[in-house]
Amino acid sequence: MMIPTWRWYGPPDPITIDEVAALDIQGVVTALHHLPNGAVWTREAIKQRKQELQGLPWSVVESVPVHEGIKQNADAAPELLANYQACLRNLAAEGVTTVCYNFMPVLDWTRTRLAVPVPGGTTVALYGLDLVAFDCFILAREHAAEDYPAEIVELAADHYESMTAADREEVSATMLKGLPGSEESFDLASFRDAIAPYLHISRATFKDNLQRFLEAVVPTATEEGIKLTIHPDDPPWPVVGLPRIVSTAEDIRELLAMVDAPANGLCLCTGSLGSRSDNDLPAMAREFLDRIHFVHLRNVRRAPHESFAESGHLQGDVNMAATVRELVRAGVEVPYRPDHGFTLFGDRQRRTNPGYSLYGRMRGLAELQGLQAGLRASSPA
Ligand code: DNO
Repeated sequence: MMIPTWRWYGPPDPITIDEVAALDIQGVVTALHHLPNGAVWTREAIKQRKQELQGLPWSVVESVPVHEGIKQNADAAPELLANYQACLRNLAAEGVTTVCYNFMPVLDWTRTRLAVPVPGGTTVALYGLDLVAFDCFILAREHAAEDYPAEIVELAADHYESMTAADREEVSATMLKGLPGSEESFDLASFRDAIAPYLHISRATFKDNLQRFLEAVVPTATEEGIKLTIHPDDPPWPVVGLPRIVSTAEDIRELLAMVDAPANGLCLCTGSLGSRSDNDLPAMAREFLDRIHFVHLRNVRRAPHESFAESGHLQGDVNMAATVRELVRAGVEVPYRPDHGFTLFGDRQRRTNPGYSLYGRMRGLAELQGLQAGLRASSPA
């Protein structure tokens, strides 16, 4: 059976651990967000977080972030890789053995707007034209317009003209300030500096850097009994010219083959991958089954111009029932979490991390647990 879990950001999370303990879950997904990227997580720091979980199992680390120096194969890469290996060893020594990470340059998950009203609750959304307007006219990245079809740039120019100063500010802040779980926050100037090194890193070189990372950490993970799970790109296409290489089934095939070992695994994030219409989620669940060590269940409604809005867990363009059926049928015992949720009822009165509400996510959890119970009851033993 899939193991229901809940993401908790540690003591600063507006949802308390007592509230988390009252949910119908069997484990917690958390990370040491207070430590700088690239630092070694000591056993003491890991122990401390375990204590803060008050007896709930720490099912998955999401994430041990991969430092930009590793992604860029900079001079400091060997030392940063050694630190990453040390983190894995210390986590294993403390009994924490599933580790999620991503390999997206500079930005982790990105949206252009938060809390756009949709039927059924408020949610987070990314609008393609907002993104193009940001890239071409706010960030004003050199040659940005060459990365989009001419008619999209024209539409984005009209869109930009129609935006108020407050709209422009909102889009910039949402893009740059760092959504929960992303460990970095920028202003326009520091963001330009952060993306500059990637101007000289081709997609192929960036893949080589991922391969180098995997070659360094998968053997350590294997030795220590750790399962690594890479989170796919969110959204699954290049953002402001930054290469993204974990976006499609073909990308995933390549990365799993880079180091062909069970420890080199995947976090199946249905919402991230599902933002592309050419990603067939049930087929991906089937194909990568043996290497899926963690699952994020989330849904999206796709719209033209690489736009999407997050939707109810059972209600978007990802065929959630067919995807979960693949996992239930195979009897996988992997942790999963309801990923993101609407902002419902009391969520609107309390501070919540965007996407990480209490009641909205609980609704998702309940729907997903119900879906699995129904699938188990109706599938032949
Ligand atoms: C967003 C999350 C991501 C994820 C990282 C994993 O809601 O799914 O921030 O945690 O990409 O490294």
